[in-house]
Amino acid sequence: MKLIGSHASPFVRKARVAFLEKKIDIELVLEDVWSPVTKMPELNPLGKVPALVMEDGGVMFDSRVIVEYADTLSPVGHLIPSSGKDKAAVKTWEALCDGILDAAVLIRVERTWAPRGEHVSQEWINRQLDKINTGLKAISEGLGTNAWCYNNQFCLADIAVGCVCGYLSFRYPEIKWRDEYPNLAAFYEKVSQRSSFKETPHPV
Ligand code: GSF
Repeated sequence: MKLIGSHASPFVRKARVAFLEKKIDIELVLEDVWSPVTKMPELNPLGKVPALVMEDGGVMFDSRVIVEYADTLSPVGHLIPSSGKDKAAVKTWEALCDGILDAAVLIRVERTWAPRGEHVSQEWINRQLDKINTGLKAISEGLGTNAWCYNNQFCLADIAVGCVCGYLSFRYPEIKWRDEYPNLAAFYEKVSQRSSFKETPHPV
């Protein structure tokens, strides 16, 4: 299987970490979706990474779909509860984290695509920053003094939170989430020790 993506994308990282936790080998094929000549829309009509190309040539996309599929492929390290409220709770953690990442990516796009500054909507940026801040607060409160985000057992929720912390550190060092949420800082320190996170760093 081939995962189409980039080292900078937090959604790609989420999928890669999930495969590594499941001990499933995948090949990462790099694609720059922001390049005018990207072929990504041929694989995913939305033009986004990650997409997973399976052995039979079939393609699936969206990190949430890919991660859920990965979890069915091996009995090692179950990441998502099989049904009911437990599954919905873990998927809600993931939705919260993905929402923070969507907001973070939107800010970057707004700033990058208006390089002279005059077209940047600060209102829009502030709206996204609010989502990041309230999202981080919710994560910190949800984590509390627990070792892991849900049911005190490592699962997809922890991967998703780790990817948020990693991406914010990478792209937004000015957001001082470590100072504000020491429990999240300690959590990230711990999750970063896992080989799945060590093997999937964002570029420096
Ligand atoms: C989000 C993927 C995404 O935004 C998922 O897979 O979970 N809900 C999707 N990918 C970005 C790259 S990134 O992580 O910054 C992307 O491919 N954007 C290209 C575009 O045209 O929006």
